[in-house]
Amino acid sequence: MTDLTDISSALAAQAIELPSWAFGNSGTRFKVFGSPGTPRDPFEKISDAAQVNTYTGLAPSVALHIPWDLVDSFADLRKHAEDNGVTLGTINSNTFQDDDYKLGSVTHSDPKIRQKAIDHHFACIDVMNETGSRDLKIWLADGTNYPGQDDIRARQDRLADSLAKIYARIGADQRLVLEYKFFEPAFYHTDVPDWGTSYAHTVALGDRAFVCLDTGHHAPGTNIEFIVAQLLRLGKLGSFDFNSRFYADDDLIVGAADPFQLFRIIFEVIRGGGLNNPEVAFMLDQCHNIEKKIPGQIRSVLNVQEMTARALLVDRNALAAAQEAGDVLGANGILMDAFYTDVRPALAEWRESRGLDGDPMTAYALSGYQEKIEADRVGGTQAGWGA
Ligand code: PSV
Ligand code: MN
Ligand code: MN
Repeated sequence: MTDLTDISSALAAQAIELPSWAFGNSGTRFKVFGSPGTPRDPFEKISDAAQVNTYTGLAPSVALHIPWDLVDSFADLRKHAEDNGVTLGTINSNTFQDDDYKLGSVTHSDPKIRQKAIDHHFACIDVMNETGSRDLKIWLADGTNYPGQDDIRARQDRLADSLAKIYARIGADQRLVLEYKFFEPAFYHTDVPDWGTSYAHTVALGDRAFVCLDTGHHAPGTNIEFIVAQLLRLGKLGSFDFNSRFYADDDLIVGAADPFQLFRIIFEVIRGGGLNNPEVAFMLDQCHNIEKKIPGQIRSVLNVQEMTARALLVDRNALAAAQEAGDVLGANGILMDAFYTDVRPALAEWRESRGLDGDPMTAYALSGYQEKIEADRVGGTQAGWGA
């Protein structure tokens, strides 16, 4: 069996944040399927997220989305999380579901609309102060659908100005993380389409502003691990939104579509000193449209753990020697040897040695929790990708 001794401490320190919205119902524009046991409020979302941590030991925090997760008392929500063994993590703002933002939010030409969007971020910072969250994550739906629709350069200036106002409110121990996406819901241009644009804005903001890399937000064929290497080199990789895609922003289970890509990304994270580095937050940004949500999240964090173990097993000394010698196939072979290593039996044993069940998927299935929530949570409104 594969020996994990040398990589055990790196594995033990791994932490992956779960998105509260993964536990609500979601779907496509064709249909949102309801599913039995779906949480009816943010408290139940946190309870479900805590199950993932109970069985994997990998997911100690939960990201919230405002206003989807608005509650009367964030102090109560925080206590509920802590009682369940998790903490509240990144706060995600939302300026994409209000009619006022049809033509933009923080980039809008109307100063009143811009101020409304800025005020929403101020409200998110207030929430962060109550939840103890470090990161404010901003993903903007801003953009245009038609050439000439708006002045794309003026929009950059307005974006910079709005972000500066938001950044000025961030506390000394807090960070602003700016996510990019090359398309959707705007299709001609988006205002933060790529890592370079996010980088330019976060550099202008200052040391507590970073780039968020969502793995689903690139054109097909993009070499994502190169972006990872570059952002780590520049000290600006703040967080990951992990998911996987076949076609677009599919938000499927990370590592499901292309485990090799996940391996290559994590290898560059390790190479760049980003693993177990508090500067880099690892989060899932996924939806479970047809599968059960808690097992979907368990499988997701296990996929990340498996590819992390494989990437940690790369013999980096041998790789460096082969690279130095210009041994093209030798170097490639060293990387592939680690990728092809089935670490699952060794990880099961490793988990058992740490007091966890070796097989978290089965342990959850046998726990009775799923049957209980399906029986208990009848009536009320199921939470969705939204409130
Ligand atoms: C939309 O593409 C999106 O998936 C972004 O990635 C955000 O992180 C997420 O929604 C939640 O707002
Ligand atoms: Mn995302
Ligand atoms: Mn997305």
